Amino acid sequence: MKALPTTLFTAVATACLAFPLYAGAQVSTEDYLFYDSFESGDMSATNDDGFRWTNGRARSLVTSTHRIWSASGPTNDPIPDGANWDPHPEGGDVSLRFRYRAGEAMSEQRFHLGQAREELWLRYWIRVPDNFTHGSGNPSNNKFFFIWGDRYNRTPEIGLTFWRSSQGSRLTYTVNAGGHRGDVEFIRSPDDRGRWMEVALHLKTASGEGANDGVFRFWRRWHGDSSFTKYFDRNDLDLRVPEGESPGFLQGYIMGWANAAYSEETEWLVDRFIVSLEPFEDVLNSVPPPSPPTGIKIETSYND
Ligand SMILES: [Ca+2]
Repeated sequence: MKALPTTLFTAVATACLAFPLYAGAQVSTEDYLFYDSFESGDMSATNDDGFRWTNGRARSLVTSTHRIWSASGPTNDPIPDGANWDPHPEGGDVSLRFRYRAGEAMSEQRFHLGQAREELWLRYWIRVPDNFTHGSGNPSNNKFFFIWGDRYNRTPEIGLTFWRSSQGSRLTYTVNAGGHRGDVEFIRSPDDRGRWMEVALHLKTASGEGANDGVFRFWRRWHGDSSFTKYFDRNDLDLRVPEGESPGFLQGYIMGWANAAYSEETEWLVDRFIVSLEPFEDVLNSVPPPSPPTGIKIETSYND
């Protein structure tokens, strides 16, 4: 009997090892570099690096019934008629609310990591507004998430924006404020109205000038989905850190400027914002594994 070809043997061994090993792996929130579910009722969460929520525009903290914190501090304002601030089913009581008034373009929350990081993982939940319809402005791209180093619109920077489409919205990304790349279906309107999604990113700066080995990966799953879908997967990006600048990603924002402002007041909720130095194993390994190799049959096929 001939030995199994090396490549096949490797594939079998990898398939056997990779998936069961991480199935159901859970990481305590204490293991993360930063975690905020906003249950403190303010924006004071920090960590040893000095993470801080910095500037914000048209955002507040809400429970299902009240706005409890705004830019001016604690408050206790009842929810307006017609609004829906129901938290994520596993998100506690408090969410971070982004309020785009009708025809207005700006709602944003910025953050500063406190310490630059060459490689990091981020994830958070975000809820599609109940009345979501992509605005009609031109160009139609609305900011979703940006992260960069010392200087905005310079390397290293990754940005995500979403655009009006016939189905609702499509998602693209930019690298160092260059052209839009990617272009995947992101939100269907009206089908996805009111749904929570979880997004996850993996970022790594390039190892040097001209190295072109920077990493950007992006996944998303809808609440209730058992697995994430990977939308973007790059490991060949020019995400170099300029000489003399902070060594990595340092600051960013959630949501932001909407070129296509909404015709009605439109509110997004965010919760469970996580920054990690370790991979999110549940994200990496949630893709349905290929059919397990049937060893005997494969082996037989190589007998002659
Ligand atoms: Ca929460």
